[in-house]
Amino acid sequence: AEKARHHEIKTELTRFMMSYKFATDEMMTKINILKEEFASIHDYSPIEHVSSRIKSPEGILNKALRKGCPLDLEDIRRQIQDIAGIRVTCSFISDTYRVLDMLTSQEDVTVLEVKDYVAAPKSNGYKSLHLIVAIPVFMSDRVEPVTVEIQIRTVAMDFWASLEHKIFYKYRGVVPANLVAELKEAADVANRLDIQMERLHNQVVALEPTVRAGDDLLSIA
Ligand code: 0O2
Repeated sequence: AEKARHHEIKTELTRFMMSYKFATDEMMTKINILKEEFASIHDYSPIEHVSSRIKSPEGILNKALRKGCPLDLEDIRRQIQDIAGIRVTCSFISDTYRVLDMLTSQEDVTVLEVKDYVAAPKSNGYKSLHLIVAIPVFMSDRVEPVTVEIQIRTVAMDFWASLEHKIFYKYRGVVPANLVAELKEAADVANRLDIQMERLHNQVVALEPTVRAGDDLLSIA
């Protein structure tokens, strides 16, 4: 009986992890369609780069313990919403909202939460749009709504967040005050860069008919 129980748990666990892989694949396909379709129609894609990761069983366990979540698959499914994670890096700030709209308006995507850290950055300077969605995954004997966390940010926001994660990971909450201030300053620099690039982009877009008429793009800049 114990052997049978073992087998049952293993099968459940495998299906649990697989459902997140399928949900990730599904969302990645949606995002890649937007990316390719846009690039071929408009000669420009608001999406620069997409990546995904699935939390390891160890990572899930640690987060469950940290959050005081019961070690039960259904509770974990409900309470831990970033087991499947996708990061979309966009060219410009306006593109982050555009991608958010394009994803949230799809019929089979249920929006569970949107956190706008672009309009309201975290106190350390962190910016990104966080979107938590549920997407139906069709398996042999059931349809499971599976949660995926999608982070949408510009290249500059991503640059800042990646390095901040690397530099401050070891401090885990006790970052010295002078470093906090410098970090915030770096986020402001990244933000200014985003604003300036967006302005430049808008100027080029406004000039586009002239460019198409045969002007050299470099001589306009
Ligand atoms: P990792 O290693 O990237 O997976 P939660 O902890 O998710 O239950 P919370 O705090 O409300 O709840 O989540 P939030 O604010 O949506 O942030 C979740 C994720 O956003 C983090 O996941 C990071 O990936 C990213 N993030 C949030 N704040 C920061 C920040 O200040 N700096 C950086 N570099 N990334 C941030 P994890 O699981 O913490 O980390």
